Amino acid sequence: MAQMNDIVSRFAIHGTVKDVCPLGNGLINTTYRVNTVEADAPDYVLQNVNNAIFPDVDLLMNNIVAVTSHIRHGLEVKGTTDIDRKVLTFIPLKDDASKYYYFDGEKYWRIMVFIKDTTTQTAVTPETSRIVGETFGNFQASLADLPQQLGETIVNFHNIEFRLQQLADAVEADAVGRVKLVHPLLDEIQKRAEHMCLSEELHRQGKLPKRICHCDTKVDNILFDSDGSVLCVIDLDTVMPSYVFSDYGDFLRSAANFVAEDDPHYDRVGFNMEIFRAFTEGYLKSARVFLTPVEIENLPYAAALFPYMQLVRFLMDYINGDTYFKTQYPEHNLVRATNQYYLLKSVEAHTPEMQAFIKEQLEK
Ligand code: GN1
Ligand code: MG
Repeated sequence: MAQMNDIVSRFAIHGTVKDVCPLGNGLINTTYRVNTVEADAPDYVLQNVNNAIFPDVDLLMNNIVAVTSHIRHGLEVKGTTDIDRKVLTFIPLKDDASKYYYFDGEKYWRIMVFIKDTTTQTAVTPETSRIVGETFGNFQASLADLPQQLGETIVNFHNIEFRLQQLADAVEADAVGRVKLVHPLLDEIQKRAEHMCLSEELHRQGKLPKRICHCDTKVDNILFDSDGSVLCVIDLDTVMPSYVFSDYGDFLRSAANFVAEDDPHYDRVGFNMEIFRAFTEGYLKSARVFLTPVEIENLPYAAALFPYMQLVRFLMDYINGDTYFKTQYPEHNLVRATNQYYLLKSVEAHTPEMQAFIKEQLEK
């Protein structure tokens, strides 16, 4: 507690700290709530940033402050009310107003204002999927005119060529002798490799831009007001330049699978078109104003790219001996990889239907 108070005291917060207690159950960062004594001072959220996953906290916080300041400015220009509930507010250090994190010699800390009386939702339904689509489309739209260049908080995070190279390296090293167990999956990956690298190819040809994306598009990364309306997008650590496919494809990968990504009942794995339609409708509603024809045309490709990329990442981790994703049993990463392979097959089977639906939406 004394140590926490010392950390909090480095930041230019209002009010006097009453107590600091654990908040939420995030898997990556550790989070605390800081309650203040005064009724007119806000409470705060204190977070310890996971430096093992995010090696460059300085770059990460520069990104976040650029993004939240820009969204705030946009809301001010529009004359929006209650702005402090509609964008996250990070607090600078007391003795350096340009710095938004504190390094205590071991850990990196940051503080933001706690937004009261909010709810989050975890259930994926067509209704929430439509809202997520529209909200993340709005999020991308609101950052389309961000003047600063942002850095990649995880370099090459969604670069499929890079992921395939990592997989090839893992196979080459065969650190724990598992390669002999995974030849069929490696073949399936290889068959699709050229097509799946389309995003990088289009980018090299100057036909596919990088935009500021969230890169962790999930329903539980949105704060809702007590009346159910959307307040803001949270969990901004992976906000970085990427293809819009990241936000579109990664949501569908996790939300439109009929089962969890590690479900070993492969016959139950499949792509839920109802979720696809709702999410796509919401996304196009807010994003079609800035999306290019190439981006729109390749949304079904994005829906396939993310199960494919996750298949590659899970399989690579299995081959490496489970060094990245937390596992509960020895075959866990192999089960996840196989699950993603079946999801990919289902997405592929639905591609013509997806294309027809998107075409229909654009004609509306
Ligand atoms: C990780 O921790 P979580 O679930 O938000 C991973 C994502 C993967 C996901 C697969 C930084 O995200 O890229 O899609 O696991 N995040 C990172 O479950 O690697
Ligand atoms: Mg996350």
